[in-house]
Amino acid sequence: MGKLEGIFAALVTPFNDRAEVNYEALEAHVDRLASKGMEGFYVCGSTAESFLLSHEERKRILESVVKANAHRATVIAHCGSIGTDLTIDLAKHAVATGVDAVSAVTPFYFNFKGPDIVKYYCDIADEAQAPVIVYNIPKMSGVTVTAEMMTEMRKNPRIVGLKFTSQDFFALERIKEADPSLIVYNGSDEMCICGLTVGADGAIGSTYNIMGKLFIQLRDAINNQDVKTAQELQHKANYVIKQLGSTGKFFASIKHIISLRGIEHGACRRPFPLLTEEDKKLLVHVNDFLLEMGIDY
Ligand code: MN9
Repeated sequence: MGKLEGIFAALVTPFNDRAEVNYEALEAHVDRLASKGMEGFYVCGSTAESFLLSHEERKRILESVVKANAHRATVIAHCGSIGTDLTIDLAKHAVATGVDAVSAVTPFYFNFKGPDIVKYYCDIADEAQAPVIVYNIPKMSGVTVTAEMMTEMRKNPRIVGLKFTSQDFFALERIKEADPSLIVYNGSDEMCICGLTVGADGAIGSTYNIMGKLFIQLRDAINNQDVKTAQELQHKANYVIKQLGSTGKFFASIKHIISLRGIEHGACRRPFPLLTEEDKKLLVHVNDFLLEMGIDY
């Protein structure tokens, strides 16, 4: 099994002009990142527009990533869907494809309660027989995974990790402190320094598609107790994140920067809006800013 700790790019999904998945571009991007030293890939998560993809597309995307990665970086497949059986179908496919772990967002829309959510993860772990990473993203899902829910879930030895996409660092710190062997991933790139400082073992994020190297340096600085360097790196990253956010089209902006670096990634699927010419001009500046710092992946 690949090492689960580390900096993971939450991969974007490239599309062609007809809004079909561009598997060739995906494979080129994965190969490029893996050859440059990316530590892991989180496949078909929020950043990949996964709920705008069919299950068939999600399976083929994962197969492409595993093939292009060729056992270099660790691979986690996000299999989360609205219901247990749909998630387990994707998780079994992920296991057969050869991933290191599966992950799933909390089941959404129907307002499921704590015990239902705990059972959802235990069923995935038992039936797919894979290491499971719980995905907490309250801002998008409307559900918060609590320390109590984690304690319940951890009775199942296959539930090994938590992707924590929230800026409640008190909660992150309490969860990790109570359960040091739980692998916790920071999910808010703009506050990566906080998550890693209070105990996260790694980070999964969308901006690591274009500046993973910066965050690997930031993680190393924290491990070397060099707070000053870590702060400087986070400030630079946040300048970029602020610019990406200012377009109001975050994932499309990340894809455009990958396109500027030579691997055409296209737009996002509808109803996500298109970038304007003005957005694109700004992104040329953002890309130049990163490249001038030597951040080319
Ligand atoms: O996977 C990502 N979350 C979402 C985590 O996209 C909802 C983050 O990487 C954010 O995109 C990033 C910018 O806010 O922190």
